[in-house]
Amino acid sequence: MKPAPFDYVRPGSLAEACALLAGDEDARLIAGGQTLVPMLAMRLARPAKLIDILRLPELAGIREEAGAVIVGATTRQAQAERDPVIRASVPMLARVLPWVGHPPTRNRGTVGGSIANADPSAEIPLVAVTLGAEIMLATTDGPTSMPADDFFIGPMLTAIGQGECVSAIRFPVWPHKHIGVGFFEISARKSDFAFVAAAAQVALDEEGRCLDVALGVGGVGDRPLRLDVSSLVGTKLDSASAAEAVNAASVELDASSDLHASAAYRRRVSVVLCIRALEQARDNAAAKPKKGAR
Ligand SMILES: Cc1cc2nc3c(=O)[nH]c(=O)nc-3n(C[C@@H](O)[C@H](O)[C@H](O)COP(=O)(O)OP(=O)(O)OC[C@H]3O[C@@H](n4cnc5c(N)ncnc54)[C@H](O)[C@@H]3O)c2cc1C
Repeated sequence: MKPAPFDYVRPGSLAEACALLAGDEDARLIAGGQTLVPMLAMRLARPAKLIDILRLPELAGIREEAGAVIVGATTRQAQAERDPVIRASVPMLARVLPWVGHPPTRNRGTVGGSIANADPSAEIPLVAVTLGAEIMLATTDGPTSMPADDFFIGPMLTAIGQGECVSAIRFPVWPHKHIGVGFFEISARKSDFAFVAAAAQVALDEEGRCLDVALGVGGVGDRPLRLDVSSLVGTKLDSASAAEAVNAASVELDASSDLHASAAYRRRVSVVLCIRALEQARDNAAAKPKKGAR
């Protein structure tokens, strides 16, 4: 099928993009086009106007500042995957990026586009929620931001308002020396969307005791969820305590059924993957000190 007719605009600034968006309910932003273009082709989306933000300099680039890594919204997923700052300072994002689609989709798809698209199975939103990232927004009234936890409100549904654009994602950098990441996902084929995904990040002290821990699951409910396993802080994070913490935390999980998997399957598998992700993160943290750690 071919898309329904639309106008195409390439604004010269972010302020212009927001003004165009605010002034036209039928307008839609386009970044990498990896989700939107197939939707246009199938006529699942029929915007009257496409506002192309891909080349806006304000949205590009990756920088580290004040205990965080700021990833510009139009940063290509493939660029983020190769970036040394992300590898050193946001290891969970580096770990999951190879699981986002396929090399050709990552060459075009953007980090901000994945966040704005808010697929409950998508890996980048999972990292944002698990690490407590901040979603930075450009609006007609200037910049603002909100925690990832408040940004994702349902399947393909975010708290973004009319005339607003995701400008960047602010990922916190953990200040510890021994940090490890664990990630597992179950999907029909490698790099397809996950039925269930679990991501964990663990910081250990010199004696192998847990200093900090973050655990999240994706694909299980209508948005990615961070699970509270803070009871593991101060422990050696052995397998029995990991299982106990995950079982207690997973009571909060509201699993959903679809044609791919039942809620019962998702719930059971998410518990197993969460335990494995925590164990893998612990083992990785114990194995090597973080490069360039403060
Ligand atoms: C074959 C295939 C497999 C895939 N597999 C996976 C997978 O396993 N995991 C995964 O996570 N993703 C997967 N994807 C989707 C991923 O590739 C997309 O990159 C991502 O979902 C959207 O990013 P984009 O930059 O292409 O956004 P676009 O397609 O350009 O836009 C997507 C939506 O976000 C909005 N938008 C874009 N940028 C902004 C912004 N800065 N502010 C506000 N709104 C914005 C658009 O208006 C649109 O509604 C797959 C895609 C394909 C085609």
